[in-house]
Amino acid sequence: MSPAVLPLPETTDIALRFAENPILTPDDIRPSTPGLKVECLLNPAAFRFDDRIWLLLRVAERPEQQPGTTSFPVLENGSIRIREFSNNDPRLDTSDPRIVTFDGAGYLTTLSHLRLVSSADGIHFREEPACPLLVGEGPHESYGIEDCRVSLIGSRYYLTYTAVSPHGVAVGMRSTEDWKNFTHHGLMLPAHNKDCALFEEKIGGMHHALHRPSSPELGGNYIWLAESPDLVHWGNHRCIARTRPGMWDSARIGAGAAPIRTDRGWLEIYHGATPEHRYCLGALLLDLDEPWKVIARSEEPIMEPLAPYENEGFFGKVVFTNGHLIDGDDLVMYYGASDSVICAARFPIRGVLDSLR
Ligand code: MAN
Repeated sequence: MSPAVLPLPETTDIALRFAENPILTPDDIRPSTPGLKVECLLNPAAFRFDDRIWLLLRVAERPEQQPGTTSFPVLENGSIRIREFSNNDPRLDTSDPRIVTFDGAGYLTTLSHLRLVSSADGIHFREEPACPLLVGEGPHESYGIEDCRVSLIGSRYYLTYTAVSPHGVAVGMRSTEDWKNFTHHGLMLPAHNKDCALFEEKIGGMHHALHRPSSPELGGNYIWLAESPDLVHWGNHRCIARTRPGMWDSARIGAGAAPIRTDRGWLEIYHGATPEHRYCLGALLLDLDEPWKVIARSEEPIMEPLAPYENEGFFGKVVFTNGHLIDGDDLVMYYGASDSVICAARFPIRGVLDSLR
């Protein structure tokens, strides 16, 4: 893989972006259903399986938009139904490209499912026709499934993803050993919660997970830690990191992929956003034995939207990650740019650790 260092302005960004970015765009992926268009590719999980590198992409679809109307798909009893509203209707609000509000009810402008692609070199990915599409199922996933994290625990891959429905945004869990047969574990955490990353090994005999509950009135969008004896029953929740007023992560924060074990602690790459929705990445260092203790944290982002494909797109000024591969000191991070395309960047783990305060 050949990383390219962009000529950057003054920044604390230490990401070595791939010269091939973006490595996947909506044109590379066929629509799941006739009549739908792949609008965006977002925020993939990443993992190794069968001697190949895999991404589990979030594929966001909707019908080709016609003048004068706003239309989007929802799932009803396992089928796709298209909802359509007139743009002249005063009850319609489309000011956020990701959300439609009609008469006080919220919808998403696109319906997301998860798609597997694989690669020998980590740059050139192809779809795997033998692998199933992972789509929303049941009443908690009728607006789709998004932003999956994949953690390998023993010989089983655990998928934790955002399950969206009129009930809210929650954390769904499925697992697999072969990427063909999946066990559905239902909702791991109820709404409102997302950004859930499982640790890949037990600490003190317990499984641990980072997650992000949020409350619009009191508290905020903070990173929490939970523990479980069996990956089913979760408790002992603790808030471990909060947003920081005036900083790059002032409005919301959320965990990326599974924490990385280092000799200095668990390294967690996380996203932080401002009230203006500029999404950057930073890191937390958690105590190896007591992971609710934050030892160090990024003062400034280790990555921020700088490249054109990170600043312009469906929803610009966004770098968002929930997938990476580790090889010694080398962290290859896959990320969604501008909620539109899939990109990759490399970080030296020592470099990230040294940047924390
Ligand atoms: C939320 C999620 C992500 C998305 C960002 C930026 O955190 O919906 O999927 O990438 O917003 O829009």
